[in-house]
Amino acid sequence: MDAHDFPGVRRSSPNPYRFCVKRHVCLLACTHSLDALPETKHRVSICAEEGSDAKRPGPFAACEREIGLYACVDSAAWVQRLLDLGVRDIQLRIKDRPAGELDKEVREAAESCRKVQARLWVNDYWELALRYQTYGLHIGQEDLEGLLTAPDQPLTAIQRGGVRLGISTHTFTELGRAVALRPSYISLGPIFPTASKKINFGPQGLARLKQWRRLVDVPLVAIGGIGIEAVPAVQKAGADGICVISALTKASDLAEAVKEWQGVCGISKLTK
Ligand code: TZP
Ligand code: MG
Repeated sequence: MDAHDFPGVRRSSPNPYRFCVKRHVCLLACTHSLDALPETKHRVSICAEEGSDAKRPGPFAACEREIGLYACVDSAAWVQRLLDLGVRDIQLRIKDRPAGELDKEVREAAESCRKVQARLWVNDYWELALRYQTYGLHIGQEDLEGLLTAPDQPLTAIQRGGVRLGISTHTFTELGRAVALRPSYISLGPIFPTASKKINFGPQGLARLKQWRRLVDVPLVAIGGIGIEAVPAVQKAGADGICVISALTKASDLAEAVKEWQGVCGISKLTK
């Protein structure tokens, strides 16, 4: 089977993103074994390149590869607490709050981070990320679908606004779609079982992380159920960033936990 034989895939496909996804699925279907990774990697890049005649917003602004500790919290107060302890990469992931509160939370967190040149990644709320010019925006696959099909082309605004983009992935199809957008980073999770988020996918494990590492060139973030003892293995498997919620938010001594995590991750500290 050749990539071009895939039914319904034509360059004139009305949705360039869907085109890439279909093509990627097709290309993977051509792979006899997922262990044929060099070839698969080549095919993933072909997938990204093949859609390049279509209008696509990437590449997004680059972020440093050495992310290290990447904390994920749900309020501006938590962001400040982490900044005070020298955490540099922080995701503000707020769920179920009224719009007025959201705006205030993102504005405050963005101001706090700007003061110390920390990097704030806002989960989901792309308008707020743009309005407050945060370092980055992180989106999951459900939100990506909405952004790709929105008539006002929010992803183009994000890219032109210089806001970096991180995208969650769980499957090869999602990875193909993410790669095609040339984001600032790609995340994979949950690596291990986690109680912090209800997810429709089982733990991906370290083997999967290694596979992702060989398939993508952008920084790779690992998330989900990662305890401090697992960090060396997760890094060895190829993660540039280790994103954690409960390891910090449920720590009995936050200052001590941050110190330990920064020590183990080896990087990702505020320098002033
Ligand atoms: N996305 C995938 S797993 C996860 C998110 C937001 C939760 C990670 O939390 P924890 O407590 O570090 O397992
Ligand atoms: Mg989301």
